[in-house]
Amino acid sequence: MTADLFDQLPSAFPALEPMAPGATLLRAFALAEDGALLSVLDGVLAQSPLRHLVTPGGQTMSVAMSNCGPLGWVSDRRGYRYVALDPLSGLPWPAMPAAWAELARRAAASAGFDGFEPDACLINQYQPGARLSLHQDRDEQDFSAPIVSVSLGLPAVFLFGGDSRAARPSRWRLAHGDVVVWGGPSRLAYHGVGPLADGEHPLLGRRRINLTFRRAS
Ligand code: MD3
Ligand code: FE
Repeated sequence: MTADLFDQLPSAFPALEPMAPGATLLRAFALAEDGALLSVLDGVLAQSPLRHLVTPGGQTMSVAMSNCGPLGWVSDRRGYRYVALDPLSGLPWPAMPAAWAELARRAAASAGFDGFEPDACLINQYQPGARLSLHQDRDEQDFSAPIVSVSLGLPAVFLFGGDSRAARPSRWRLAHGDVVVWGGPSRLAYHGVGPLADGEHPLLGRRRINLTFRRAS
């Protein structure tokens, strides 16, 4: 009977929290499906393992990365780009799991971006101490599509820097199950992730996994 009362509320859960124009935090949006999301992770990573990419400047990234879907983001001494084949195997990236793509579409629609069809999913793994310095995501063809990010495992401090690298970033704690949709005026915002604090997550152990869904082409 409590269900009847809750059913009358128009989608009261999850809360939509505006972070900036075009950027929406959907706290715990993926929490109820965490097991389903993680059950396919190992299969994806068996085909295209996590690896530490090298930046064009020659630095090895502390975050380990892989991809799934038609296109995958890579970096090496020659630059950043999206490619259809995993350079490690020479084979296509693993298929994007249907449950992942559906979550990304649902989250985008909830934040006002109907019709989002990701063709790339970057998988980032943070172990304690790993970080991502302030950057823009501008290797995609079409900035009118949003980016959807799903946080799993240990919590992280997300740095949101606005439209210049010099602007002092605001800090947001992103926890297991949180989803953020970045579109419109926030699509080219500078952002990063502070060094991951050590801890133990019941499902993922000493790490954070972030899935970012993109329209690269
Ligand atoms: C804001 N990943 O993969 S997700 C990245 O937590 C990346 O692993 C971080 O930045 C992570 O490029 C942050 C949140 C995110 C992703 C893409 C964005 C925020 C964004 C693109 C534009 C603006
Ligand atoms: Fe990014």
